[in-house]
Order: sequence, then C-alpha cells, then structure tokens
Amino acid sequence: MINDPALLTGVVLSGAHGIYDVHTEDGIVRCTLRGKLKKAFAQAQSTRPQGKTRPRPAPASRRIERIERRDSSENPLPSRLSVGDYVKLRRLDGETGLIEEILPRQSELARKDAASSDKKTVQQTLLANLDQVILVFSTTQPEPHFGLLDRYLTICEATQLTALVCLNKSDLSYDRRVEEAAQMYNRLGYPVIWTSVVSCDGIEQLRSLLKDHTSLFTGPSGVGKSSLVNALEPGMALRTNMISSATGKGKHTTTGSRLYPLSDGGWLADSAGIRALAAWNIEPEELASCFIEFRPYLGECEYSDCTHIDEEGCAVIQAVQDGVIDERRYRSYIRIYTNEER
Ligand SMILES: Nc1nc2c(ncn2[C@@H]2O[C@H](COP(=O)(O)OP(=O)(O)OP(=O)(O)O)[C@@H](O)[C@H]2O)c(=O)[nH]1
Ligand SMILES: [Mg+2]
Ligand SMILES: [Zn+2]
Repeated sequence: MINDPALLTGVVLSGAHGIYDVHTEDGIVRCTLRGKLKKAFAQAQSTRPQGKTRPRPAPASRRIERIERRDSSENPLPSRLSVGDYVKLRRLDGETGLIEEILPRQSELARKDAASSDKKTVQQTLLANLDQVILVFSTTQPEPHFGLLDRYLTICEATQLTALVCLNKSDLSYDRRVEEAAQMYNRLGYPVIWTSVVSCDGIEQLRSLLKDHTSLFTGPSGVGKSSLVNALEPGMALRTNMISSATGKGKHTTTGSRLYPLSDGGWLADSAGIRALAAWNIEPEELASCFIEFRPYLGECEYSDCTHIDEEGCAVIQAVQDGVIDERRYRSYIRIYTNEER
C-alpha cells in the first residue's frame, strides 16, 4: 500500500467510460485511472479467479479505517474498478484527480451479463464493499416473481450479505398470495418492509434500516427502486446533477449503479433493473445451505452426498412432505440446482 500523505482516500460513487466520481472528505473529485492500474486490470481480467465468500464487512462508519489497516493479501484486489470501491487518488486540480491505488474489496455483489456475440457470461459488480442488500419487488405492476427472489436470497446467503425484502407499491391492490409469501419470508428470518412512494408508508422504517449501512437496492425493472431513493433522500438527484454541472463536464450517462451518501449516515446504491445475478460462485453442494430452512436437515439424509432432488431417505424431501419446508421454496431450489432460468 502506498503511504503517501499527498494521496486522498475516497469511495467511487459512479463510473462510466473510464471516468469516476470519487467522494472524498475534500468533496467529489472526477478521476481517471493511472495507466499502470489500467494495464493491471486488463491482465487480471484474463486470469480472474472465481470469487469465494468473504467475511461480513464492518458497518460503514468503521469501514474506511479497517480497510486502510488491512493487508492487501487478505482480500483479492478487484480486476475492475466498481462503484463502492475505495481508492487512493492524487488531485490534479480543484476538480480532477488520478486514481493511484485501489484498496482490497471486503465484499461485492455481481450480476452476470450474457455477452451477446459469444454467449460467454461476464461478471459485472453492482456494488463493492456493501453489507446489506435490499431486494425490491412490487406488490403488483409488475407482479412479484418469488422464484427470482429466492435466487437473489441464495446469492446473499452465499456471499454472507444481509438480505431484506422490500415490497413496494403497497398503495395498490394486490393478490393475497403476496401477503402469504411475505409472511413466509418473515418466518424464515428475512425482514419484509412494505413501502409506498405514493402514501409514504414504510419510508421511515426503510430509512432507519439503511442508517449506517452500505446498502444496494436491486430487483426487477419498474418496481420503484429509483422512486424509493428519491423518497428517502428528496433532492438527491438534483444534488448530483448540480455536482456534474459544477465540474463543467455535463450530466452523467451512467448505466450501472450509483452510490449516494445518506444524510442520516451510511450509503445507498441504486442499480438498474436486473434479471440475473451471478449465481456461479455457488457450488451445488453449497446451494442447499443457502436455503436457510434446509440447514437443520443437511447431514440427516441417508446418503452423505444427497442432492435432495430425488434420493431415497432424503431428510429435506421428508420435511417438504411434512409441510415444514415450503413447497414453493423447494421448487426454487430444484430450479436453481438444475440451472433452469427462473
Ligand atoms: N403506485 C405506485 N407506483 C409507484 C411506486 N413506486 C414507484 N412507482 C411507479 O413505478 C414506476 C417505476 O418506478 P422506478 O422507480 O423507475 O422503478 P425502478 O425499479 O427504478 O426501475 P428500473 O430503473 O428500470 O430498474 C414509475 O412509474 C413510478 O412512478 C409506489 O409506491 N406506488
Ligand atoms: Mg431505476
Ligand atoms: Zn437429501
């Protein structure tokens, strides 16, 4: 790690086309990457190992300090700079800077993107150094897809990120099965927050849950993620636009995530609607334990290598038959295990 006092530490708020807005104690600095870093990233991408799960990060307030003290060998250096990454930068003038170093990542949540031409999937980090994920769905318009929620939840379990479920558009009339599903997730231990941007129900509760955390809003398109950000921090969009015009470089055209400082403390990132989160880091043997209600039964099956799909003497299947494990959750498990999309 470079210990140059002239360097500022900051967090990447947004980035596009090699230009990054970095939040520092000295204000927002618009940065590019040092040539050496660019080269290192290009090399790392061709040899990138698949990520493993990492310990849960500390709350936001203590994070900068902890990251600075950490030895780089503990966590892999990212192969690409993402929103939420901590960097060391050198100021060039009042508004611009050069990123000299990127600090090790404590955690990340990635989506998989199918590159259209060769069907190869590439990993895109939605947010680095987060500690909780708010899975936003709407009660209706669009109808909640609980199979997709289960998929998101397994990824949060595998990456040891706290997951909260937000059911937005509670002002609209919706199907009773939404209420039943919410109760089921609550019983599993996932907090469910009902919100409405129209009636403002649940906004205060959501705000208190975000305080002092680094959170990501993710979920399908059109459920109201950006509307919730605006309801939580009125004027935030306005403030960011002002920042852009102040630097004289025009408005952002970011397609990825964007991180906002919360006025009560903590950070919140909004991301574009997604259909697939990267589930490729989850080994088949690990998947069952990502369904938290399966855990008491794992190791109780007749075969020690039981996949819980169709084996004789499977304790998980027995629990489903006994009505202890929700059948729809079990079907989600099979779908993810057999790699069916949705
Ligand atoms: N009735 C109702 N409509 C809402 C609510 N929240 C958002 N909407 C509407 O839902 C639509 C989609 O909202 P967005 O905030 O753009 O949704 P998003 O999740 O950010 O969508 P993407 O950016 O595409 O991922 C907009 O027309 C909003 O006005 C709500 O609580 N109640
Ligand atoms: Mg949006
Ligand atoms: Zn089994």
